[in-house]
Amino acid sequence: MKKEREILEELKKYRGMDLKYEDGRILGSMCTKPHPISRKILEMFLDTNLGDPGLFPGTKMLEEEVIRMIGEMLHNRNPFGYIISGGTEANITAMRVVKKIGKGRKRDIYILIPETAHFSFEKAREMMDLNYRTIPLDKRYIMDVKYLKDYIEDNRGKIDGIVAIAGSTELGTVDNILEISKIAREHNIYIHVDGAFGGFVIPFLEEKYKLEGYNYNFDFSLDNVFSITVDPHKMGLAPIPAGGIVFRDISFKRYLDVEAPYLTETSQATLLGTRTGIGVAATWAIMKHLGAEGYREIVSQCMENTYYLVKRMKEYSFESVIDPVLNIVAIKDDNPLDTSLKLRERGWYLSTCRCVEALRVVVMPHVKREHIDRFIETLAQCKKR
Ligand code: 0PR
Repeated sequence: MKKEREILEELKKYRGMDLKYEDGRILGSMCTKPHPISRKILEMFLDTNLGDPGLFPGTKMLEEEVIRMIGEMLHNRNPFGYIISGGTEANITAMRVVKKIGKGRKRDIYILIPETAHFSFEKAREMMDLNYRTIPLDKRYIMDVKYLKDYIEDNRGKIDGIVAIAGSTELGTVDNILEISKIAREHNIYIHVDGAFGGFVIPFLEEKYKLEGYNYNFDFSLDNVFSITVDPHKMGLAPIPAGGIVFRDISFKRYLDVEAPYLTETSQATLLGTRTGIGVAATWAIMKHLGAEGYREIVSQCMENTYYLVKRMKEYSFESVIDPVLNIVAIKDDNPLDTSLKLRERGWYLSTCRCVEALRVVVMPHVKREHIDRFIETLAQCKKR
């Protein structure tokens, strides 16, 4: 039997192999160092299980309050939802609802998704036999609304859902959900918004950071937006796992419920059964502690650093694919895979885009100016500039 001290020593060795956010070399992640308040909460809520909420009524109340707070942030006074394992589970949950509603129509399910959709939708498609039609992007790399409109008109009555993105994984773009909402209302189509990343950014984005002529509306104030993915464990600063799925109201619960006769509640709506309350409590604490003002400051700092990165790039003639919409920068590169490998050899971790030849930097709160300076110099060396 090993002693606790020995075990901890050994674990420390493994943990020491991991990268650290505070070193500023993680440039491709949508996660960050959780807010320090999370530490105490981890211990306090260690053994909570929201899979059986009757045993943990206090933690369940916290979840309901978090959903109310997120709902308020998204202009919804009457939300229904859960804090779950992440954006993947949230998107799969929304697709379960779209499928259930569509099944009443007794034909195959058709969902329109943009080229920028996260790969979690592919998992949903595989599991649920959904049919997707991919909508191409316009020159701003957002869903081509004209194409979408024509497609829907040519396929009247055959479309069950539209997925729109508020903060795309690769470029941070926001689909024109205002226009999409008008089309969806006319044709009575369900919209699911993937705001996994943008959900905790856009509500706190000051006007001065908004691009002219760009539509940032994405929430429940728009007709036919019936569900939104919004992840506290990304820009919400919560520890993993803390994803969020929010529906317009409780009427959507019936599409998710399965019977669970031997639990303290007789039905269960979430995909996962046993699930921790840690993310719920941490999100509650961080949202209460930071408030809108705190998040606004964090988002502003990330945007300032985003602009700083673009400015430093220009000094070496590196170009960004688009003017940054949120705190993500895509750096044009003729061989992004090769460049990212070279950067990795030098200790910098970032990813590449799929929809365009570019490297991608997510300017999370752990990315500071000094890191940006060192990164740009390394990139310039790699590209011999
Ligand atoms: N929707 C969007 C728009 C996303 O960007 C992501 C993840 C998801 C859904 C899925 O969320 P979960 O990963 O929470 O299930 N986006 C990041 C990505 O795929 C996730 C990530 C985070 C990747 C940290 C790397 C990393 O170090 O790039």
